[in-house]
This record gives sequence, structure tokens and C-alpha cells, in this order.
Amino acid sequence: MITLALSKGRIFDDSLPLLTAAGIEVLDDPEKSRKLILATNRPDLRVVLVRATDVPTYVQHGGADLGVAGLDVLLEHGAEHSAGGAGGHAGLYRPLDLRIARCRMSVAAREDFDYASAVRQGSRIRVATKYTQTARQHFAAKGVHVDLIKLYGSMELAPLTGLADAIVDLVSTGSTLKANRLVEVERIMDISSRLVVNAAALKVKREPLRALIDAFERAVEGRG
Ligand code: PRT
Ligand code: MG
Repeated sequence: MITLALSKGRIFDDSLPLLTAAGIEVLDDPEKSRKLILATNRPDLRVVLVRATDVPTYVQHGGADLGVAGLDVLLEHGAEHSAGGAGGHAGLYRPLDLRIARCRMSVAAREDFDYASAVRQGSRIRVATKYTQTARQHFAAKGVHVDLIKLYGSMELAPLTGLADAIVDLVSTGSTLKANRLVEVERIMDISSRLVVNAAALKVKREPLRALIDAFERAVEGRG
């Protein structure tokens, strides 16, 4: 049996066309059923639904053979799990950029906050974010002094309430920032979802996993 970890919502939705192109049909609709294990048209392949941030954990520890996770999630996971010295992605093989669920990680602030001069003057900036590891690395590389405030959601609220001067968050259309009268003041990086594979599984189930990775690769290439 091969287990593929996906998260509900945009990762699942954007993965479906790639699965279809690879000849895989998921037999349940996660929005309608409460099942966490979904059968597919292939008796040797099942999908498990986990939180987006849990996908790397499932794959790294073998709860799933492979999975789809945003680069944002993978970077945070890698940094968090590298403290032991074994490397943040030990056992996690990352063969493919699936080019789905694309967005960018950016710094945003209130219209009346002069980010450029704060940076130029070397002021300490208070930054609220869910992505503390990525933010820390970004500002350290620029030599900007920041106090990071860890949040788990609704980052946009932080500059509006005076909790922080700026936020680091994902932006796709920009309408969330706009609705909260925030402006994107710096782009940190482009984000897309990646296929991640358990390295040990790749040895034990080499043939079927290779075939699956190749099928995904062809599906990605086919979409240009
Ligand atoms: O939502 P939940 O707490 O259940 O989990 P999650 O946020 O981890 O999962 P989900 O499904 O929201 O996101 C999964 C992955 O999709 C992320 O890890 C990203 O790699 C990718 N992705 C792509 C995005 C976006 N685009 C995106 N726009 N993830 C989140 N957003 C959010 C963003 O944080 C902001 O709140 O959408 C808002 C901005 O969108 P725009 O279009 O208004 O700019
Ligand atoms: Mg979300």
C-alpha cells in the first residue's frame, strides 16, 4: 500500500488535476465526507488528510510514503527540526516542484509605516508572523533588527492593533492585505507546493513510488 498525505483545501484541490493526469481518482470528496483516509481507483494507493503543517511530519516519520506541502511549511519544518543536528529534512526527499498553490511570502505593513526608512535607519522592527524561522533568516540576512512575535493566524490584525509594525505572510491575489489596508513592502520569496517522499519508503517501495513520481513529473510538465 502507498499512502499519500494531502491537506484539505487548496492543496487537495490543486493536486486533483495532477492526480487525474497521473491516472489517479480519489473516490471520496473531503468536503462532503468526514473520512480521513480516502480510497482511490488504485487498490494499492490511498490518500490521508492531515493539516497542511503536519504533512512533512507524516512523511518524515513514515505515516505517509509521500505528500504535498507548501515550501513555506517545508522551510519552517526544516528549521524547527534541525536543532538536533541531523539536518531538518533527514529522511525527507524532495524530488519535485509541483507548481501548484503558488503565492509569495512577503513583508506587509500599514500604509503609514515607513518600512524603507525604518530599515535604513537600523531601527528595531516588531514583526508578527506564523513563519518565524523564515522571517528570522530573511531579516538576519539583511541585517535588520527584528523582534519576532509568533502568531498562528489572522496576522493582518497585528499592525492594525499596534501589536506589530509589520507582518510576514503569504500573499496571492493581495485582496486580504487590501481589505485590511496593508501594503506589501517587500517580497521575500516565491512559494509553491512540493512533492515530498519518505527516503526509506523510496528504497522499500522503489518501483511503485518511482512510477508515481515520474507520473507527477509528466503531469507537471504537461501543464507547462
Ligand atoms: O488554513 P488552515 O489553518 O487549515 O491551514 P493552512 O493555512 O496551513 O492551509 P491552507 O490550505 O490555507 O494553505 C496550504 C498552502 O497553500 C500553504 O502552505 C501555501 O503553501 C499555499 N498557499 C497559496 C496559501 C496561499 N496561496 C494563500 N493565499 N496559503 C495561504 N494563503 C493565505 C494567506 O496566508 C493570507 O491569509 O491567504 C491569504 C492571502 O490571500 P490573498 O489572495 O488575499 O492575497
Ligand atoms: Mg490557511
